Amino acid sequence: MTDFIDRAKIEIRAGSGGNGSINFRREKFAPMGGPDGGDGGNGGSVIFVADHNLGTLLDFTFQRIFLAENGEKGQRKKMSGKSGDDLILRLPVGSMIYDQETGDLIADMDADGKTLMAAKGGNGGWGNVHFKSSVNQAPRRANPGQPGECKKLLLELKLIADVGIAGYPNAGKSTLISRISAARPKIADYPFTTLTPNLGVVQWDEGKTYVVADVPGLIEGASEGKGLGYQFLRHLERTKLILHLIDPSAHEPERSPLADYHVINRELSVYSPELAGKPQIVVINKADAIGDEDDANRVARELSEQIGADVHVISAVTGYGIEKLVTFLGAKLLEMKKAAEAEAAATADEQIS
Ligand SMILES: Nc1nc2c(ncn2[C@@H]2O[C@H](COP(=O)(O)OP(=O)(O)O)[C@@H](O)[C@H]2O)c(=O)[nH]1
Ligand SMILES: [Mg+2]
Repeated sequence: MTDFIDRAKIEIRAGSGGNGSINFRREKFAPMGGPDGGDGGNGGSVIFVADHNLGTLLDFTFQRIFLAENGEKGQRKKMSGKSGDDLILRLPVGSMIYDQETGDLIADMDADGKTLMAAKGGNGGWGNVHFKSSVNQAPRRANPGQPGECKKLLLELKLIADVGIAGYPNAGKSTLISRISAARPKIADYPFTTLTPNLGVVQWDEGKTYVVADVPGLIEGASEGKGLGYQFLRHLERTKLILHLIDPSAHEPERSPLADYHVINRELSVYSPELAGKPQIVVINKADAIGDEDDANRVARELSEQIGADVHVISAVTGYGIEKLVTFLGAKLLEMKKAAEAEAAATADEQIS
């Protein structure tokens, strides 16, 4: 399993134009006819297209150099060479394309179907048919094809974490993320010192994925950590769900699943009212650490009655309840997405009528 990466450095090379041809007509009764060397074909260009079906830059980490086709050289009988095919590269919507050397932003691929001609193919050279003149009836001259443009690019995609995992330190957030992730993205731009936020891409159904991230520093980041955590929270502002992870095995006297639940929610609302307002899925972790499954389910039932919401039970270590939770979250996100789409469509209808 390879790492999921939200940045990729690539090189693109458009195709060169084909050379013009030097050729002379040869017919039975005209052994040295006029020039008829055709033009070289144009080189193919490299074109980016934003595609809302894609969610990652993973494809750009397997391959790093992308070449469009060269144009072919000119032919006899004034025929042009074949032009090289353009290379079409599909990117997730939201990808940013930077010049690797200058750091300049070249394009923000912010809409489905948006295209960018990022490297233009070279023109084909003229064949010798163009160089005939009154003084030179038999030009032995043709132009070479022009080279295609080459660029070194940095692609960046701001990941959208669909699910933010909140909980006490040691609740098992990191363990859960590593357990359910098909890939672990690196967070390049957040040089945390003590707090290391985690991201994971979860594959929950054929071809369907969602991104989970922990919400770091809720309790431990009283001073320095909070500022750092706050930067990362911006990254999480589009999170659709909060998974509230609770450790029922904590021994400190002031702690209990219910007390922890309230402490974390209070921290969350101070820290980010926006995140606190998101729908929450409450999950008891470490089912294996508090007796048998019945015991864990009893704790969950009790908490569920106290807070008036469903409570799931898992063990990130043994895997108990994990598959069910992964599917539940995926289905819930899909349901929310459909509801949002239906609402958007209804609003659009209203505006029309
Ligand atoms: N027994 C048990 N231990 C767990 C479980 N999940 C996590 N842990 C342990 O709890 C500790 C803290 O886990 P970690 O994932 O680092 O918590 P985080 O601080 O929320 O990221 C580690 O020692 C884990 O091995 C679980 O389901 N059962
Ligand atoms: Mg952790």
